[in-house]
Amino acid sequence: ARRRKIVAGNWKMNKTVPEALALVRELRGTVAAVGDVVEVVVAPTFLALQPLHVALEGAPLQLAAQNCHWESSGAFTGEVSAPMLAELGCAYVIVGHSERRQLFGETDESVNKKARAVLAAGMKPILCVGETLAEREANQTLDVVERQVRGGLAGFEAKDVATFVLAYEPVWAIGTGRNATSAQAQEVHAAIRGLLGRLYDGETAGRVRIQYGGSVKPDNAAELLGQPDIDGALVGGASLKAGDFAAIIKAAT
Ligand code: G2H
Repeated sequence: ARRRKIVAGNWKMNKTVPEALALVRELRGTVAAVGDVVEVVVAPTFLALQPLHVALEGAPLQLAAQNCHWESSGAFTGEVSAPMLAELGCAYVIVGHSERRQLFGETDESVNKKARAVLAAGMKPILCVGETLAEREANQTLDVVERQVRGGLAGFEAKDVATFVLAYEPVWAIGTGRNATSAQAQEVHAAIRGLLGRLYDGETAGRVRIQYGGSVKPDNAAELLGQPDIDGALVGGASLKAGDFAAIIKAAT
């Protein structure tokens, strides 16, 4: 089966609610034009999810949260649960973004628990993996990515894994303006798909969509998205400008 491309904008800690509404308004035409060919997702801050959900009125733009807690409720000051996000109309939750791993102590184990909560709430995880520059230079890229994929997916059955979106984001390419070459990215994507085939089965490996993330821009998107195992992009900086994000969405068609 052909995998539908998925382009997601990870807005990180950017955009007030009015700014978020304005950005989505500017994207509506592009999203409608690509229709069934590309799935378009935006991940605003928690604060903007509800206003965007209302403003979208069923437009084919999916919402993602950038994080969640693994418990559904309780004494966890400052946290937001997966059922709360599902109720707001979120389709996806990003788990294990490298900024969360590096700055907020996220581990493969917490990522795995979060992914479980996301699925239990009826949403789909966007599970991020990727090596640091030191790890790449020590030739550990595939080992690190394999450990993160195995850890994040631990205990899941093939039918659950098939609903995941994986995002390969080399840490050295994030927000640095230095993207992986399409060959570097394709190599890791193919390795991840091979791993899924060994851990589960060929059909599951063929269904999981694997996004590339790390300084995706209008001028490198088409080449990255043209690789056989790159099924979309997780876009940070360039998703904050409607024109740039629209150009990346079009590059996926
Ligand atoms: C990687 C990416 C989005 P940027 O973090 O997740 O950000 O495109 O700014 O490198």
